[in-house]
Order: sequence, then C-alpha cells, then structure tokens
Amino acid sequence: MEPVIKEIYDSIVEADQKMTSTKVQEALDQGFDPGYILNTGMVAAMTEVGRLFEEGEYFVPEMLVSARAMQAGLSILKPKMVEANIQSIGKVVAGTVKGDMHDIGKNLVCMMLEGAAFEIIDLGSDVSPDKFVDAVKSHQANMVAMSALLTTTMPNMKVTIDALKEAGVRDQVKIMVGGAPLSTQYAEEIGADGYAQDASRAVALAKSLIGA
Ligand code: B1M
Repeated sequence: MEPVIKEIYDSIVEADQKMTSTKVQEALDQGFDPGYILNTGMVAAMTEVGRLFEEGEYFVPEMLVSARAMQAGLSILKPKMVEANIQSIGKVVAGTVKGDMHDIGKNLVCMMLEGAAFEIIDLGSDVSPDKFVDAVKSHQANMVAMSALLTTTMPNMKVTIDALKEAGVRDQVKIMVGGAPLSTQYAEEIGADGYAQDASRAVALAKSLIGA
C-alpha cells in the first residue's frame, strides 16, 4: 500500500478524524483516484475495524469513532466523486431501515447515485416504513433504496415494502436493496426489484431498473 493510503487506513482504524481529513486531501493532491482512495484506504480500514470488533479488541465506542473518521474522509472525497449534474434521471428515496444506525454504506451509495445524475432524498438511518411511504408520496419518487447492515434489521425491508404496497405506491417505484448481510436471493424473497453488492454496482442496477 502506498504510504499516504496506508496513513489513511491507519487513521481510520485508529480513529484519528483530523488525520483522515488531512491525508485524504493529501492523497487527492498527489493525484490518487478517489475510487482507489476509498476502496484501498477507507473501506479496507472499516473492514479491519469490524474484524477487531469481532475479536473483542474493539467495542462499540471504538467502531463509532472510526466511523466518524470515515465520514470525515468521505466529505473530502464527495466533491470529487459527485460531478455537477445537468438533469436528474430519477428521484431516489434512500435510507437505512428501522432499527439500524449503520449509514456509511448507504451514504456511499447515495453519493455515487448523485454522481450518476440521480436526485437523492436521503432520509438518514433508522427510517420507519411510514417515513419511506411519506417521502415517496410527497416527492413523487420513482425509486426506493434501502440499506441494512444487521441480520436483525433486514426483515424491516420487507415490512417497508409491505407498507408501500398498502399505501398503493409500490408500483410507482423500483425498489433496490443492499448491505453486507443481504443477497440476491433475499431481495427476491422480500419482493424487491434488485440487490447490489456495492456502491458502484448500485449505480448500474439503478440505471438498469429505470431503463437509463
Ligand atoms: Co456495527 N455491526 N453494530 N456499528 N458495524 C457491523 C455491521 C458488524 C458486521 C460488526 C461485526 O460483528 N463484525 C455487526 C453486524 C452483525 C450482523 O448482524 N450480521 C455489527 C453489530 C453487531 C453492531 C451492534 C449491534 C453492536 C452492539 O451494539 N453490540 C450495533 C447496532 C446499532 C444499530 O444499528 N442499531 C452496531 C453499531 C455500530 C456503530 C454505530 C458503532 C457503527 C456505525 C456508524 C455509522 O454507520 N454511522 C458500526 C460500524 C462502523 C460497523 C462496521 C465496523 C463497519 C460498517 C461500515 O461502515 N462498513 C461493521 C463491520 C463491517 O462491515 N466489516 C459493523 C463500510 C461500508 C462502506 O460498507 O456498510 O457494508 P457497508 O456498505 C457497502 C455494501 O454493503 C453496499 O455498498 C456499500 C459500499 O460498497 N451497500 C449497499 C450498503 N447499503 C447498500 C444499499 C444498496 C446497495 C448497496 O442499495 C440500496
């Protein structure tokens, strides 16, 4: 790993938010590709944080401060990843489902979709089915993007899809789901229109779902 990328990786694992911002900017100034900085430095660091948590070396507070360092780095990368859009190709209501606070992956997906000219209505994390329904109605969205990182919150995707059906807006939207514990099979089981494994695949899926 190149020195500056390794420094970004270490700063996230060690949760040095200021260092993450400085080093991400430094990597951009050195001409590194934003996607490379993201995947090799930042996402890999969060994977290591997860491993440390599983092994009992890190606890929730450590995960939380690492996540903050990651978010700080993402805010520096965002302008490079989101080019100025001319015309929106679709309106997406996005959120992490009820009971789930993990929003880094969802934020990345939103960022990439925005870069691909989608308009994003980001509802944040811990989003109730009713909130999804209200946003679809009030924004006249044509897509819903749901994220879940916990096996215990995955079922809330189905609850949300059922709520969209009950509200009579299911057929107005394409529904895309993602998050580490999910699979294509699970997406089919709950009646979503598609599953994407990562943020760049999410863009390809979103485009194909709306026929762009
Ligand atoms: Co939590 N956590 N966490 N955590 N956390 C995981 C997910 C876990 C795997 C850690 C572990 O045990 N190894 C584990 C889940 C186990 C399970 O259910 N299978 C876990 C746990 C157990 C918990 C708590 C229950 C811990 C506790 O309290 N005892 C708790 C739950 C809180 C809650 O949500 N109610 C908890 C809390 C937290 C923090 C709040 C401290 C923090 C989140 C902060 C935040 O997000 N603002 C946190 C973190 C940081 C993690 C890990 C370490 C990192 C997650 C992350 O950001 N990854 C995570 C371990 C891991 O993932 N290795 C872990 C980086 C991110 C870029 O990847 O989110 O996977 P990811 O997103 C990817 C793809 O999944 C995909 O694209 C993204 C980019 O490529 N994707 C989509 C995601 N959404 C998509 C949507 C799409 C398409 C693709 O379309 C709509």
